Amino acid sequence: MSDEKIVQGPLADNERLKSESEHLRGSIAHDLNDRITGGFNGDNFQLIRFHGMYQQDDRDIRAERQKQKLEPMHNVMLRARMPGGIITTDQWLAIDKFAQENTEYGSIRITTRQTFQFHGVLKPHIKLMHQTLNSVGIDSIATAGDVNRNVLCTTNPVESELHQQAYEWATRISEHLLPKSRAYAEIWLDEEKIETTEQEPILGDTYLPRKFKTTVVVPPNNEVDVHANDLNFVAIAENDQLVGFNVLVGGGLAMTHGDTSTYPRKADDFGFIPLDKTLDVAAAVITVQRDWGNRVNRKNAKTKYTLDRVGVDAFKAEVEKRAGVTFGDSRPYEFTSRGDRFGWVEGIDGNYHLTVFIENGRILDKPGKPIKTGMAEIAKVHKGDIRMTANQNIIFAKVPKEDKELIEGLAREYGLIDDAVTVQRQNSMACVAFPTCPLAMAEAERYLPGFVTDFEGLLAKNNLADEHVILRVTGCPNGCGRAMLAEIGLVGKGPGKYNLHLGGNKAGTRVPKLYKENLTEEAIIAELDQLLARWSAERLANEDFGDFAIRAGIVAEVIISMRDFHA
Ligand code: SRM
Ligand code: SF4
Repeated sequence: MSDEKIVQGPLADNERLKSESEHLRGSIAHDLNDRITGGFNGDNFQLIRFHGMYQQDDRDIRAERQKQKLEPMHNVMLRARMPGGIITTDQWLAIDKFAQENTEYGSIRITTRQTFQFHGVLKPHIKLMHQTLNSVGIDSIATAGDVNRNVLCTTNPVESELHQQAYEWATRISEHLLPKSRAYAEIWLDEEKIETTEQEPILGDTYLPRKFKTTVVVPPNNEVDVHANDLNFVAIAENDQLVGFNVLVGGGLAMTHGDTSTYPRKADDFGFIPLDKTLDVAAAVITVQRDWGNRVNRKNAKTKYTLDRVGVDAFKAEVEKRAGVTFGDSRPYEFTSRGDRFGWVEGIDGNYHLTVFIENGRILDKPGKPIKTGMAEIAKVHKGDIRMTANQNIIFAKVPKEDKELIEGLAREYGLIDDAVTVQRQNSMACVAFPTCPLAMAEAERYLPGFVTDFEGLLAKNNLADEHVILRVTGCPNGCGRAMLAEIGLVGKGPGKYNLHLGGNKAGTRVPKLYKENLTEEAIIAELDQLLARWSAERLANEDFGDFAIRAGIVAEVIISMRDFHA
């Protein structure tokens, strides 16, 4: 290992807790039985993340409880591991029942990374939760913490064979990069402690310097947003058969307000590899990041910063050395869209796939729209599987022709299909934010529905009712709703205040630039009204809003993220 590639200095405290954790065990099992507090103590607060859980409390009632001298209403959020977002109907019925009976909010939340979260699980229910999931073949290993997270894969199985192959690789990569520690099985599933010398050959004994995200993507749809991810395998096919991948490394969207050493960054194209090198390359990219990533400053620890610090060529050469591969020239491909294909599509296997819109991915019965009940009713009769998209929507996949009417009838009856939902709303997305996210600075999920209605009004007013814009809101600059790849991105700054970013594109290959800071909700509407009026009056034929914003000089184009983003 070459020392000059390693950042010197006192290690971040997370490094100590990982190394002292006995491969992610800590004293979680002991803490679980401590009923004096509803939370986890000391290092365990962080360690449970490696098991797919975050400690949270409801921020809407935090102040009130403080006044009453009560500890915050501690609970955990769980995030499942679902490579490619595929869940069987039996699994769905099990998670539906658990959410109903054992969570404070009674909802299931589809995330921007193709899985589901439970919010509000109290300590006495945590073990039951893991055992319930395990009984239907679901786990939550490594969906959070400094590890490789849930592996995404383009969902809509229109070109079925290719998507199936891509999905199988997503699963294989996910398994290959999982922690080998048996801590999860011992703590949550009561499995026996086997006396072996445990080793983490890929992740290492102190795991990764920071979270790590991987996708397998089938162009031309970039629903998974490759540029938000550390490692991407872009499927290259010949005669509809997967032959290899172009490998993109070093994307990521998070930044910190006021800290110019942090920035969103697009992934670099390392080149083409044949299929049989996939797992070697995945392991090599991860181990280079493991060894060279910044373990001193967690704010600059992700792969994107490692690449900019050591140089893309040096990083790539090391990956080639470790994987025993030489990257070939990148094969041609193009991303043209990121939206889900709503409604029915026919796959080449003769089955049908129905994509339905789930606002903000929140599956909960609402007056007039009992979508949670509807999902369960469909799961009871649906013969195929269910897929969660990276846009927080749902696909009922592999529906035989004779069942189309039945499934569509149920989807309409329970509000899962609503013809009044506009294309604009279908292309708008928000992160969770309040009340559960401890890092939220402004509302996102609860703000978006009304904001979209206002935005639709602005489009109509400016003779743009048939147009749509990729519109995304995140409650803080961590960017979980991927606003940093939107045509119009709002980034929470404080209660009711957002930074307005403009200039992303439909394909998700451009980072939007800050246009105005700290705007109130009223000021955002006023700004957007003016901008849409200009777009309407001055646009070229079929010119998208993000492209127009750059051509008209409203914002400068972000070409190299680290150089242009803060300029
Ligand atoms: Fe995220 C932290 C929710 C996708 C960047 N994210 C969080 C936490 C766990 C807050 C915390 O650390 O305590 C949020 C929990 C909120 C809640 O109550 O559920 C949270 N992130 C989410 C989800 C649920 C948003 C959603 O509305 O769907 C997404 C779950 C994905 C999953 O299933 O694994 C989610 N997070 C993302 C994405 C988008 C993506 O990956 O495609 C990003 C930006 C891409 C990237 O990583 O650069 C993202 N989340 C972050 C960060 C900033 C990381 C960094 O590089 O600095 C944090 C904070 C952190 O890690 O310190 C964070
Ligand atoms: Fe929370 Fe910020 Fe992520 Fe939104 S972007 S879920 S507010 S961490």
